[in-house]
Amino acid sequence: MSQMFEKILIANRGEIALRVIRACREMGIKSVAVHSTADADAMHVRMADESVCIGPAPSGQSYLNKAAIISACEITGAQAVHPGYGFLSENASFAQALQDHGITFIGPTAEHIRIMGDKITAKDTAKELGIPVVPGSDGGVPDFETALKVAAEIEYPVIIKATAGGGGRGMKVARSAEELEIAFRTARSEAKAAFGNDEVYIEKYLQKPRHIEIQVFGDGKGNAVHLGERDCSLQRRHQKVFEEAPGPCITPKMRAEIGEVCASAMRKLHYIGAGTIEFLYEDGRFYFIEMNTRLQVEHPVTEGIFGVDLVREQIRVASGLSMSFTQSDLEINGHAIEVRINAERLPNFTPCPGKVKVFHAPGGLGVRMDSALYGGYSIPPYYDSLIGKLIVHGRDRPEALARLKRALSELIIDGVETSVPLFHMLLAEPDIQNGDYNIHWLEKWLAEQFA
Ligand code: MV4
Repeated sequence: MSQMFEKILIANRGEIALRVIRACREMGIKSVAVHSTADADAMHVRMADESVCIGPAPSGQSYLNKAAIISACEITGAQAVHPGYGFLSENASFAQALQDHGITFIGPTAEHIRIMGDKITAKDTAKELGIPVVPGSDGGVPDFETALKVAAEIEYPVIIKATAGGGGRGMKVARSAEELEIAFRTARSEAKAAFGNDEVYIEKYLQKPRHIEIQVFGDGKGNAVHLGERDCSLQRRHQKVFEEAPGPCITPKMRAEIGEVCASAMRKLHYIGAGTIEFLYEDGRFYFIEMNTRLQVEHPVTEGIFGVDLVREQIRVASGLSMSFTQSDLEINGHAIEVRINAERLPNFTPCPGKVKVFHAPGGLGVRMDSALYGGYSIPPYYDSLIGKLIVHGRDRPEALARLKRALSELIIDGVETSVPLFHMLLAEPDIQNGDYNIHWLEKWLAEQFA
């Protein structure tokens, strides 16, 4: 018999810590916040049932401090840890250390985190599980001769990626054999410098894809479902800015097909919890690039269209219960859009921490604001610049867009500069209104706007 947790520790801060605390409270579970000295006044500390200071401001000594977090569990009697996103959420040795201490990691197994954390192993695993991947080298490319051979087979342009890479770092495009030599050597030395691992692999370079990711969810007992896709193509320097579901270019037939491929792969793995399978999508085809073994920042758009609470489900399956829905229960209702609100100054997106004088969140039908801000709060300079997510839901995409525009007009954040003006500008663009964009659209548009 499984027993629901009585107390969960949230190893995170900001809006995602609040998101988890809210799910705990609705489930009758006590919550423990951890915080750095810089976050003593943070909203997640106020909102949790208990809190523990785990270290000084730098995240390496607090939110990434595994020993301090495990001690906080022992002091408070927390039986499980929700890692949120970022920080220790995809750290296999943290998941393992918790297990060794008899504490449940609310997420996949350390083994699944490890497999998906290595880009080559992840791609090999995806391929074996029947997920379509980008054509390219079988594993790492040891030398330039091999690189030339692979590139000739898959044809130019090609992209060289670091095995240990992530967030787009250490990638180089080559459009010819001449370009390949420089690209290969630079990619290697950059990978060595950035990750201490110079292994690289080669793929066919897709020139104008969209970033489409499939939300999956498993119970660890061989049951798994998909919750459709999110289109997250609007990114700047590999940071997502605007996300929506369903994807404007994805048909129900394509969704059912790729969704079933992903769900079936997760069933074979006995995957537990929330996962996101990232694809590049071009000319009607999906190409696997990575899998994220955590709850994502943009999970609320999926929650909006499916009407499910993904954090609640994470907690349920981590405690040994089944998911509260099956694939046939999952039906898409309308359209949802999220915009990420950062404390940043345009045009360079310079982080802009400081004191928030006034904060007023928008409301009304179909509006959700996930934020840990409050009037009088000082945004510390040590962490990510994300200060809120505005998520809207409408019966269809035009209604969601109109609602987003209306909600943005109600939002007040005084005292710090934010990315809100960017969204007013974006919403006026015909390409955005038409859903006609790819992974390069935003950077190109920004270059034109702020030339
Ligand atoms: C690619 C690609 C084109 N072709 N792979 C960037 C981050 C990493 N997750 C994968 N990335 C890309 N891989 C092939 N074979 C283009 C990108 C890419 C990108 C992908 C998703 C969203 C934004 C992007 C921006 C630039 C490049």
